[in-house]
Amino acid sequence: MTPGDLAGVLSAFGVEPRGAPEPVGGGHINQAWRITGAGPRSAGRFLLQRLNPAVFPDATAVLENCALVSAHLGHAARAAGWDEGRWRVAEPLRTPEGRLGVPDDRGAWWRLFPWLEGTRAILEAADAAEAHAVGTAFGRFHALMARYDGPPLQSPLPGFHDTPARLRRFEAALAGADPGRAQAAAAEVTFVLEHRGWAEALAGAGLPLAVAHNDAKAANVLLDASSGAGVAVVDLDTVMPGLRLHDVGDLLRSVVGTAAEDAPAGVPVEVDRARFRALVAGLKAGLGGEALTAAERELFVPAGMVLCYEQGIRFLGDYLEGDRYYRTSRAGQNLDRARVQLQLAAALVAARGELEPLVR
Ligand code: GN1
Ligand code: MG
Repeated sequence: MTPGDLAGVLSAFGVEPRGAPEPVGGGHINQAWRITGAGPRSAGRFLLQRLNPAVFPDATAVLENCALVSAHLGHAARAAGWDEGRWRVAEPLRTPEGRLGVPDDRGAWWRLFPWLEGTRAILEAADAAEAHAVGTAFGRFHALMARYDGPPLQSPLPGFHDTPARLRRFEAALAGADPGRAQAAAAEVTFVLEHRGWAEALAGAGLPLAVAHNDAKAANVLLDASSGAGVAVVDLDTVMPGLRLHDVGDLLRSVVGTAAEDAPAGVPVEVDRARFRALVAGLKAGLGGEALTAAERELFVPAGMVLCYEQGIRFLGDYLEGDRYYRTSRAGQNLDRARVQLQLAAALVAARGELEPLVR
């Protein structure tokens, strides 16, 4: 991406920028900037995003899903009488010709959102209060999406949480791995192969399909800057038919571990009980009348195990393939990321007996 791309895309959206674009970090895949607009037609601030074409080959599906889902999240919240202290949505903006995205000459698509003023992003849930806010926001998201009645959503990344398929791809990556990397990752590879059965825990459970977010993590929630409440769920790129438990599992993955996803090697990974309790309470409050079913409550903790295991094999597989998918800033980072995930999966299994009564 060049400054020329940025300027061209902003002008296609009719935005006249003031000052330099500010990079917005956090994601592993796409790139984003905060833009301050000038002039009568583009006052205010915006989030500009470039979709990674290697990860999202079907950008149209991503752009269209995002427009449908955010429009629904807006009017369903208004219909329920929710004010801005409870729910916020950034609906994607269109060009003057009505297009949701603008391509650059390298085949990447760009899109623009209004910046949600008065909110703040977090990378991880730092304490029980943030864990509660994250649970509440995703609970509200599911309560609203349960009433989705718009055109059918597309599946931009089919099989996204098909953990058994991800395990097969991991084994293919292992077979073709660079010997040095395979050697460095030997302990983690053994762990993955010894726990192959974990991949099946949700796949065979016969749970009903819902509209799931599929990247349900603390970093995809915005908090109200003054109250600290969880008021928005962002990053709608992977919203598509899936299981609510995929989101529950991802929430456990990102909220209850004592080590951050990008923690340096050696940080102990345990389940933080206070954050676990707060996440459960927040989810329950947010879901309201769309409470989890008995079958979902039964598989609540295993869902965390599955999603940590799945994320672990994705990071480890990417390490074995030479760090092609997840952006890295240092050598061995995807291997360290995999270790955190696999240790958290094991910690959830070990604590299951103690955690399950808190969910029932
Ligand atoms: C990726 O780029 P980001 O942070 O939104 C990934 C998720 C992973 C996540 C790990 C499309 O999301 O599946 O869970 O990293 N998104 C895609 O933090 O692969
Ligand atoms: Mg994402």
